[in-house]
Amino acid sequence: MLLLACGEPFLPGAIDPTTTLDGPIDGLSATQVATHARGDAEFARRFAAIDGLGPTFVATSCESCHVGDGKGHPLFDITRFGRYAEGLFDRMPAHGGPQLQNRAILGYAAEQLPAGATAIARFTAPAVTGLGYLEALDDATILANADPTDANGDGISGRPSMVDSTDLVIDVISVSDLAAGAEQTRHRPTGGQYVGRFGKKARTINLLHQTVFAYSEDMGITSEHVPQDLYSPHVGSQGGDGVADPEVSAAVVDAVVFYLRTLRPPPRRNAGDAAVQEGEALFTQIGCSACHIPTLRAGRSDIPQISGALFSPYTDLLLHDMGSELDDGYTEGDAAPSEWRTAPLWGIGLVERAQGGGAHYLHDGRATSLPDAIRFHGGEGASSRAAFTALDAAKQARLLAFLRSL
Ligand code: HEC
Ligand code: HEC
Ligand SMILES: [Ca+2]
Ligand SMILES: [Ca+2]
Ligand SMILES: [Ca+2]
Repeated sequence: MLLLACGEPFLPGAIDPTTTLDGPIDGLSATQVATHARGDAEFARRFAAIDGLGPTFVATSCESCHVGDGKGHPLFDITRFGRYAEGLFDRMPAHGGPQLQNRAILGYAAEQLPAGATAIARFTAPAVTGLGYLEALDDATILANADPTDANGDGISGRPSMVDSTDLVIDVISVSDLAAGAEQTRHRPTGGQYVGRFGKKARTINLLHQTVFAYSEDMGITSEHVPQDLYSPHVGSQGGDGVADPEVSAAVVDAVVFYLRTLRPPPRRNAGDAAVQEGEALFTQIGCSACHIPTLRAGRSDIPQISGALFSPYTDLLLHDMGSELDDGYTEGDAAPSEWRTAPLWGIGLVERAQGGGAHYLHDGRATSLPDAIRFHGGEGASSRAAFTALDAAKQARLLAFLRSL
């Protein structure tokens, strides 16, 4: 808040492009730059009750959680809950589950965690930079890295998060295909389901899907794709907010999606240093790169800079069982409670800056240093954790120097 209020006048001269996340990819046309800027403004827009905020909500703008487009602080996280009943996960919809909207507009009650909720997980906001490249991956590229039965015996058995084809999913795909041209074949159903990519359990299939969810669940803002307001009968919110739906137009949603699609990937720093390069080799040697896959190739995209480009997100976008260390008992889709999507590591070296000095890693920010984040790698991550612990101090330092260069 302080930074937003008084940052600009104290920043003389040009902003250092190697430490700043926010910015479009190079080479956009004038029209594309204008759409990116419009999306940027909408991402920052603060909603009030008169704009349709709520009735229940978590925050008033995208930017209030995704500060500076970087990894968010645990102070501005999201709580989701549910419980297991007779072996099945109950999202507790009658109690406002799975997401807690802990704030409400005047005259409505905010939600509170219901007594019966035994599975509670907190999610800090991930960085949103470079996502256009991840969105442009072909399903086949993601599926090629999956090894659900651990056929190659390396102890790692990543599998895709498969998302059911609901009306919303079908709707989102048809719009995305239309926007990208008739040749779009990105989202191919497999057994009636689609490959999930975004979110920490990979529950959404593309940026439009993620964005309309965010408008609805995080801010209570209706769109053409999710036209019904969030209301919570159990806390006395019997209707909408009195503002006509949809509360944002398709053009606004499209601009935000385009903004996300065209945010440049986080820039590397010190990539040429000898210590960094040794750390990079160690990263592969001790098995980190089995999940945090360094480099992938984008499929076709209507944005020429992204189409077919090689990029380095350090993820496979697959779900991995991370053991009891990261098991909150909470789940989404077909992911198990201990399964998480491999977090992309690009930009990890900028986290301290994005979070205002401190650092909070993993899905809920529970780790406050990089070695701490590695220590929470159980399950499929346990053998690379052991290999990290076995490195001497100098080698550990080089591996960490490499992570800080991302
Ligand atoms: C209340 C805080 C909050 C607000 C407001 C919010 N987000 Fe998020 N965002 C999150 C959290 C937490 C996650 C992780 C959610 C998950 O894993 O399911 C997330 C995930 C995302 C992702 C997926 C990134 C990835 O790597 O998987 C995108 C894209 C995104 N948000 C965009 C938006 C947009 C666009 C808006 C506004 C329309 C918005 N968010 C509003 C907290 C927020
Ligand atoms: C079995 C797959 C797997 C392996 C192997 C693995 N990771 Fe991870 N890593 C993950 C997953 C999944 C997450 C996200 C967990 C969460 O969000 O709670 C993650 C998260 C992280 C994070 C935190 C990212 C963030 O945004 O907060 C860091 C740092 C990290 N891993 C580094 C490493 C290093 C270094 C190694 C090697 C010693 C390694 N990982 C090996 C799957 C793996
Ligand atoms: Ca509303
Ligand atoms: Ca709710
Ligand atoms: Ca409304």
